[in-house]
Amino acid sequence: MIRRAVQNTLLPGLLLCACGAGSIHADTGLSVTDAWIREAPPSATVHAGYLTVVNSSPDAVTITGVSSPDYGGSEIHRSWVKDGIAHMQPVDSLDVPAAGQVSLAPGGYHLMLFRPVRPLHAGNTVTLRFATSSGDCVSFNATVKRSPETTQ
Ligand SMILES: [Cu+2]
Repeated sequence: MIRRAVQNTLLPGLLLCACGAGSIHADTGLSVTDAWIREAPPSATVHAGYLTVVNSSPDAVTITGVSSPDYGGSEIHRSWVKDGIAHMQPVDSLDVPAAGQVSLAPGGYHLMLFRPVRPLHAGNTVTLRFATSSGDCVSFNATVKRSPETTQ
């Protein structure tokens, strides 16, 4: 009898992460620093999040999705300006180079967090989770902050 191994066949765009809150696989090599979410008016249904992902492993790691119990939905977005007009779109994955890092910062990659399930104000903490293409999860906290910028 032949059984075919079908492990780790994550579908592209599958954003759910199966691990429980707080479970971190140390072997992903990923850590998240300076994670923050821009404080928005109470009526806002979309928030933006920023952070830096550091990969301390000798292998590139692909992030395939983000999730949070504090939001009804969440995506990784890329934004850019062309001909003076700002654009953004979801991305299916984000590659973090071996022994390198990727910054999600205003004007570039960011987290788009939809439908907050509770009021979020500056100083609050939100739990987020990255899923990787190897089936691991990286949990981290982000702090809600007022925007340091004067625009947007
Ligand atoms: Cu966006």
